[in-house]
Amino acid sequence: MTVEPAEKLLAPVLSAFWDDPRSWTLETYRRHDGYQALSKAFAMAPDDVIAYVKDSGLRGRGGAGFPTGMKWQFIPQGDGKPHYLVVNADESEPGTCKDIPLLFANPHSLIEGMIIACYAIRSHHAFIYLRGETVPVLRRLHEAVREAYAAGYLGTNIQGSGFDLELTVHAGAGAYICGEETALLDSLEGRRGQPRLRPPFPAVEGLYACPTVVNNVESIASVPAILQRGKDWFKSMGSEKSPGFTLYSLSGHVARPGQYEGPLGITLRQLLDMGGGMRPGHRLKFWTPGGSSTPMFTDEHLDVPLDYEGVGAAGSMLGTKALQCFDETTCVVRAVTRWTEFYAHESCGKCTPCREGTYWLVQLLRDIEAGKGHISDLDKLNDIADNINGKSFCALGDGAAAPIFSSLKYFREEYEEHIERKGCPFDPARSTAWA
Ligand code: L3W
Ligand code: SF4
Repeated sequence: MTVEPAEKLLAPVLSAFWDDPRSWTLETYRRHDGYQALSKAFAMAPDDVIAYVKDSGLRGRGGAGFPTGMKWQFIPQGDGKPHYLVVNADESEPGTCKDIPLLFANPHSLIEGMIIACYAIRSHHAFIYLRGETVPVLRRLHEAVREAYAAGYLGTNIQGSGFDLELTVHAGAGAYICGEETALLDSLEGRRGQPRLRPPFPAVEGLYACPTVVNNVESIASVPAILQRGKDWFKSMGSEKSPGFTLYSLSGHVARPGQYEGPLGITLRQLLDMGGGMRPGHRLKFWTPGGSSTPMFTDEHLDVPLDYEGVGAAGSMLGTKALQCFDETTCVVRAVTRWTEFYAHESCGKCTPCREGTYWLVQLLRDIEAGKGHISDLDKLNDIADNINGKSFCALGDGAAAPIFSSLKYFREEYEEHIERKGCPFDPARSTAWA
């Protein structure tokens, strides 16, 4: 097939000046037209800003792809309650590593997007819930917020608009489940982070039981560019249902891992072309389109369009666009075991299918990996995953089941080989057969 030249596919917007010295400062951001979209927003009625973002077709970049403008529209108006915007910066999905670099290199794009979003939904207090382990990012974010207050972009009567906004940065304590939007809200309120029953969705009853928009960092940081350059420009990229640009995180056994910003709908083949391919002398074996919670793909899926519809039609989810690529030296059983250990560790324990199921998946996988498995364990893995998937309280359970189902679908023989050889064919040191 014909592969587009790499340079034609790149569309750096959020990452356009990450290489500038001191890219994170207000001075650099302003030099690149920063905070100009805010003036445009203030010249519009709040509802018109919502309609504009809705018309642009921007979809949430946190994993689910929910239309951003529609979420803003859900916020009831004239209800007499405070409204809140909470930015989910608790990036923890294995392989997902786009929001943290974005915050580190260009925090003002998020702050400007937050002011615009709050103006649109009539919120006067916004929060950033940051993954707490990223202390250098926390410091940089605090500094950017301080700069924004000092320049009159936050606080009272922002830029003479009459609009007031306070912005609070909150550092979480390092729990994956606090990236689930309702667990995040519980954590922000000072409670143990566990998912709430939905509905009511946060848009109706969120932070402190008030209407709340919870959006991903990349979603909100994309808003200034949409207002500045126009919704038609945004829609000229990507596909009809998945328009725009996005950050793809290419990781694993690739020659040049990193963030690649381009239109939605490009393929892994094209991204690998930009990233120098797999490491020399090796070939792609399996990969995840959106972190470990999304069913894995193989080298048969190199030409799947990386948009919500394309990846969905091929049997997975675009998720966070975290493209973890593994070559033929990787034991799929081992990779799935590590991921499942992560889910078992991060399961919040609220519901039985996930709490118990992830524990038993780990026991079976460890046995198979160590050469102590039985062929009937493969059906047991499938059964347990089936009892977690769609039967758990939140998406963490479904995420844990995804690598089990997909690895058994594409690599059942590799599981069988572990069982028959009584050990890992990739790592004799981990085998009972050679012990
Ligand atoms: C009002 C309705 N609001 C839906 C809102 C809802 C939420 C958004 C999407 O999980 C996925 C998950 C991970 N009225 C509404 C409504 N909403 N109906 O729309 O909701 P939902 O339930 O489809 O998804 P979610 O709970 O936000 C996100 C997958 O993404 N994922 C990502 C993981 C990413 C990280 C990270 O590190 N960044 O953890 C990867 O695959 O598994 O399926 O706001 O309130 N009627
Ligand atoms: Fe907690 Fe797992 Fe149940 Fe989600 S699925 S509520 S993480 S136990």
